[in-house]
Amino acid sequence: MSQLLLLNGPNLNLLGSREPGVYGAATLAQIETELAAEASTLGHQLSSFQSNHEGALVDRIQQARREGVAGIIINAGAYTHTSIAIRDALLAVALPYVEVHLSNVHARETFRHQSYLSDKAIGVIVGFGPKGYRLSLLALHEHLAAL
Ligand code: CA2
Repeated sequence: MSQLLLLNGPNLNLLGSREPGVYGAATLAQIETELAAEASTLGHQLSSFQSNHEGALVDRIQQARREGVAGIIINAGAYTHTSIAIRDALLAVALPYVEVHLSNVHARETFRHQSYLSDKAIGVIVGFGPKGYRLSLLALHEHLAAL
């Protein structure tokens, strides 16, 4: 059994309330609850954290290491495209992570094609809406099982 962490960045607290055509109809609370249940069936314990603040996400990543978290699923939102600080935190804790995006960032504006996280991730899942979190969990689970 491993402890896992789901991280969501800025504006993802708005899921389900606006732009369902882009981001889906599920709320973040629904996604978090369903993913925790799925993690439990795989034998893991999943905690969730969302923040609109870069430093708070960095703090949570650092805390993960101290707590013995085995792996991270992260949708850093717009910080994906800007944040060297979040990249550095992920590299500093040296925990395996899956990068996930609800939308297909590669079918959107060019500034969304760049990610500071992708090259160090186990893998990246984009464009599958809320289902992407489940796919990320399965990928992380299989990665940890193979260690
Ligand atoms: O597709 C994704 O998951 C993104 O990480 C979402 C970010 C965006 O900046 C990234 O380029 C791709 C934006 C999250 C905004 O979330 C909202 C949710 C509901 C209503 C409005 C915004």
